[in-house]
Amino acid sequence: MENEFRDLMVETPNEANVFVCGIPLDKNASVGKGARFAPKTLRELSSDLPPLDRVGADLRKTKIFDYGDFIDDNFDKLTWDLQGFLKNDGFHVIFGGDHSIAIATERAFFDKCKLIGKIPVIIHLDAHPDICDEYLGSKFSHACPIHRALDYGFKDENITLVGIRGFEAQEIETFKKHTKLDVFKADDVKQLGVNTLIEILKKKYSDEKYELYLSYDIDANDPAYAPGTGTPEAFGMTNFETVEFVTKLVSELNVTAMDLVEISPTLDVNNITSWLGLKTLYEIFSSLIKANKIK
Ligand SMILES: [Mn+2]
Repeated sequence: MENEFRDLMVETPNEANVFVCGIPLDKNASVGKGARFAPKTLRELSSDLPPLDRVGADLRKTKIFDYGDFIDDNFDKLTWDLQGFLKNDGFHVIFGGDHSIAIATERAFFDKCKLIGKIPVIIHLDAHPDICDEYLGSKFSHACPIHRALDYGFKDENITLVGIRGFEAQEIETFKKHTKLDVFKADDVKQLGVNTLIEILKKKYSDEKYELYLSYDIDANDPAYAPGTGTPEAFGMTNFETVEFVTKLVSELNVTAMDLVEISPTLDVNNITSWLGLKTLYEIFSSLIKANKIK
């Protein structure tokens, strides 16, 4: 696309320190659809976005190579594609799609960590735990990725959920079987504050043996900030809370890959939700530059 990621794009993977791809899949969303259009919308909007963060810092050390979209609804094939994508040395961003795409991205991340001798960790920022074993007759629903991650080999203690406030009854039962899986509800975030939460995560995952994957479902934000999403959930985090959380997470812990899921341009209002996702991503770039993780 013309002028995509304005002033930040490079022509070859060798020049890049950030790798982007899209997975335009939303057939596993249960309520509102339209997340399949997010990769296209985010790229389109990026051509209007100057390479500066919200306090005016220059982001041009960010060198983005865009792999384009992986178009498939077979999770084994998607996992294989993503294994290749994650092999690149740098920071990885995957645009969903509904949250089911994390089934493939987290499998590929798990495999990559095993290959390089790291312990894979998932930070799941979402209104919903997404830990259903099965939802509406499907094991690949967007309500299932955390259960699939546990099935695949992620350990309870290496998954942390943040921003949670909408549960299914079966999920409460599942939590009883996975007592080391930490759940920070939206209310906990309000009470603790983001800084304390980051300190807790640093105590858990600072050791260099860990490598972290951030799965960011835009519905972690209150629908007031992110209306364009399939399952909006009241009493959510503010945009300042989410941006503070994700930027501190990437600068203070070893996060090497993330997804941004559940943005639905067809349900959005004046692209508010897409803009929030995209602007947050640019704040993440800024944070990586300040932490000297993008050079
Ligand atoms: Mn989700």
